[in-house]
Amino acid sequence: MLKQVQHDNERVSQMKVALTIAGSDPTGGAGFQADLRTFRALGVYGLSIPSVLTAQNTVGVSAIQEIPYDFFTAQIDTLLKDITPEALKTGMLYSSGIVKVIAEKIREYSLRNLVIDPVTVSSTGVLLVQEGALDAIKNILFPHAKVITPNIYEASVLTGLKVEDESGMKEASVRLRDYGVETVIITGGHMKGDALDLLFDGKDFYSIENERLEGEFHGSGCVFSSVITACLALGYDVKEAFIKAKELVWNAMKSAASIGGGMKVLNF
Ligand code: PXL
Repeated sequence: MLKQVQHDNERVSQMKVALTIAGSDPTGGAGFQADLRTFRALGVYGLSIPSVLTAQNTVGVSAIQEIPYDFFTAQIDTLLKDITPEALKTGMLYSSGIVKVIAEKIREYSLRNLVIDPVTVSSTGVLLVQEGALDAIKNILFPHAKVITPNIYEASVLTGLKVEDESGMKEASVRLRDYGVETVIITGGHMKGDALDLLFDGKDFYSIENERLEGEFHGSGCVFSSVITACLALGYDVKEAFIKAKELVWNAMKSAASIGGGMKVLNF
């Protein structure tokens, strides 16, 4: 009996842990629910702190309610005094105030392997950030980032460039890296032509291209950045994580499911 307990403890201590700080999406297609599912799919134990709640279905978002800052801070302190994740990601951050709390806590708890998905609008077209939040993410949070994963629309808003093709992606990734980011990955799923994603590590560009899949998909950005986060927790390097994320998301989009009357959710 005692032997069994010792064995179990050993197994638990080897388990890699990742944290998501993100919005709640009741459909589970996006938000921290999708992040947790992704961590699990990669064998990583998931922690989650909601930053904001949304009322939504596969058709759209009808209401947004941010978590009060003092309660948000209590969630972080209580969790991180006890557990240190190997990697973490941020998703929907509604206000500059919440961004400031996260930046402070990243310093306080010396958190490593931060992946930032600078969520801006929902796949159904609803604005998911208040004024000033994206500037705060760029100026306060980006300097802590190992990886950021904007799509071309977010890269455009963040840089003021019109990012529409590979050369635009390259220019935007160079500019975004100057905010203190280690690696920039811009996803081109919304581009015309084939779906090209681009990685820039400050030295070289790496791209992966896939055939475009027809249809509207919900949560692909959340799942993509969560695969990267889980892979960092597992000790992969960023380029390996990039390949894995592209592969998992593309396969899950290929078999996407209609669970409601609106957008399809990824199937994995
Ligand atoms: O896909 C972006 C996204 C992120 N986080 C939450 C969302 C959405 C899109 O709807 O609801 C909580």
